[in-house]
Amino acid sequence: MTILRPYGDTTGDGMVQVSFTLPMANSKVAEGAAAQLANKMGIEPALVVHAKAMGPDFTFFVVYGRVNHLVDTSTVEIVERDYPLMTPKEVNAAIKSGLRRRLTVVGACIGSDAHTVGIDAIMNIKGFAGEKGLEYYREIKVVNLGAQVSVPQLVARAREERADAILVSQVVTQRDAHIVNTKEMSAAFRESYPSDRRPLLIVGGPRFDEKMAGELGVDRVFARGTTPGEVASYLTHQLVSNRKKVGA
Ligand code: B12
Repeated sequence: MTILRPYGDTTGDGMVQVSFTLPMANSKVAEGAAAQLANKMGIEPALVVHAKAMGPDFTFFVVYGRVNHLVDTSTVEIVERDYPLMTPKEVNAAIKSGLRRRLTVVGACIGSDAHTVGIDAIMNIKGFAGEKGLEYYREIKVVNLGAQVSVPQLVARAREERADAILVSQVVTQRDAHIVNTKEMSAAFRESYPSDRRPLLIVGGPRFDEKMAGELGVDRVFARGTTPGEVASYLTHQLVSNRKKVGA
């Protein structure tokens, strides 16, 4: 079945829960306004199950109710994984025989973003979700520049290291900072390298849509829950396996 309704108490009852904040003091009127907003979102009836003052001028709400929309799973678009998952041993062997040198990755959180936990989870040896990070891979040289790196600094270091791939993390989405910063980064790399020498550009973070690679000017977008093994496999696929095919 491709047409679905949400599930709350019984199959197909359409029950959902949403949360949001309104810029008004907590009151009966505020609760009514929350219910009105939920109605306009297609939730009918809408029950305000939680209202909490956030200081004198704001109220946080949780609303529970029946949504009258349907979803059609046959029209959902996703980015399929188009590379095979490899073990660290397979990655090391492929790089060693295919590149005959170590593969260099340069990573950073750019702009004012100081959320390094995500990029560290991918790059540092400690890794994520039971997988070791890229530092664990003998054939990968990892240069992690950390937080608040400017785009010119990143480009300069990439050139110095002769980077094969750039790994950029963006977690903060306020005023679309993640989109603006990523576009600035990809434009700078395109300007500073001939197209056949440009490193692979990868961006990651919890609020990215994997379908946005083209719009952002990068080669690949990784979203929440990404594991280091996926990134290592992708790097190997793009920079070793695919390159061999092109050169063959
Ligand atoms: C820890 C944290 C902090 C720490 C960061 C410490 C550090 N060294 O990183 C501190 C306390 C410093 C902090 C500060 C701030 N924070 Co903060 N922070 C968080 C928090 C709680 C967790 C983030 C985290 O570590 N997640 C765990 C990692 C493993 O997950 P991840 O980042 O998603 O990474 C995974 C994937 O996304 C992906 N990935 C990520 N990057 C990359 C890169 C590549 C190349 C690849 C392949 C994959 C990849 O792989 C990772 C593993 O799967 C989040 C809320 C939350 N629960 O998410 C808020 C949150 C991100 N922070 C937020 C805010 C607002 C701030 C501040 C502005 C607060 C303030 N007013 O000062 C400051 C900004 C500081 C700055 N200049 O950036 C907001 C952002 C809102 C928004 N719309 O953007 C959040 C969402 C909290 C909230 N709900 O309001 N924060």
